Amino acid sequence: MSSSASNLLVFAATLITITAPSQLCSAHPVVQDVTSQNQARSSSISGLSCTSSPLGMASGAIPDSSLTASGSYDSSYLPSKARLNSTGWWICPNEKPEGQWIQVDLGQYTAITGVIVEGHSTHHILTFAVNSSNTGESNDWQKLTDRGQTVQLNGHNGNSQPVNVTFPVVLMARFLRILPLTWSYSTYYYLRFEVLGCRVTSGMIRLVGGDDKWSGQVEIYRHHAWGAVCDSSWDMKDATTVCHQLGFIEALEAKTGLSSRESDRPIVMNRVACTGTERRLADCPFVCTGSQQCSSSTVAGVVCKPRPGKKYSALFSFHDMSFTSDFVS
Ligand SMILES: [Ca+2]
Repeated sequence: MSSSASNLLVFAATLITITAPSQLCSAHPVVQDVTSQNQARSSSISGLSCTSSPLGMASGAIPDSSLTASGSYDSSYLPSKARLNSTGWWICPNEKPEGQWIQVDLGQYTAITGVIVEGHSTHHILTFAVNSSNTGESNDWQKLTDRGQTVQLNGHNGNSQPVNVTFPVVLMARFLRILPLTWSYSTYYYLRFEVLGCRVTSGMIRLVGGDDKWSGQVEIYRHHAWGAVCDSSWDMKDATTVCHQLGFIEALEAKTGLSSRESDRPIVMNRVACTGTERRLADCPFVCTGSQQCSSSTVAGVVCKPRPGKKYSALFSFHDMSFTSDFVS
């Protein structure tokens, strides 16, 4: 066989084995994210490619049936009235302000970055905590913590205007619960709010397990689960696309030979072949590990270069989003 014919065969074989970017290995078995695993990982998540925006309290995209509370003042002040920018309020049961909560079911696994809370000028929440859950079951709620400490958030700024609260840690959950801790008036308080974050969709990426906010193993979300990337043929061009997708300036290092932090993480991309100009890692050619296994179980990572002067959240960074919260480190 002539060398040109041989090259043609190699080319044809490559066309067959390289997956169309949008497919993302649909035939490959996936491991569902469950709350305990998410929580275990959340302390080391350092990047996620999403832009935070209102999730539907004010717009009505979150239906009334998704809003529940531990109790209400009366039938005029139900949790479904707690929508920011509306004329209604949720009011806690009279003379029982302690231990109350209001919760929202976002309908799917969601990255939750914060809330906007508003209270009545004289009857408002001063501080609150938040819990999250993937199932909403009573034994499946996790407190929002930062470096091991329960986070207490400030719900009032002294002028009755809505307060934009950015969480120090991005929560990955379906359910969010707001738990008032202190309030301005002794027997009850008013509240309306919005939830901020982004829907987690196929092709999103994040960095996990890094030493700082701009490095770590690369994980990509597809079919309702996070998967790792095989390190074979992982190079600076691949790392460049990853860092750009996460909103960083450029890649400083393409890391290989990393041991997957989670034995249950499927490796879903192999032989990634980015040019460095793609908008998303998912747009790069690659081989599904289902059709061709990694030669080893080691996975790919990156070290990105942060933007000078830009503050990144304690554990997460977001594309096109600047942080001005007190919690920014
Ligand atoms: Ca490559």
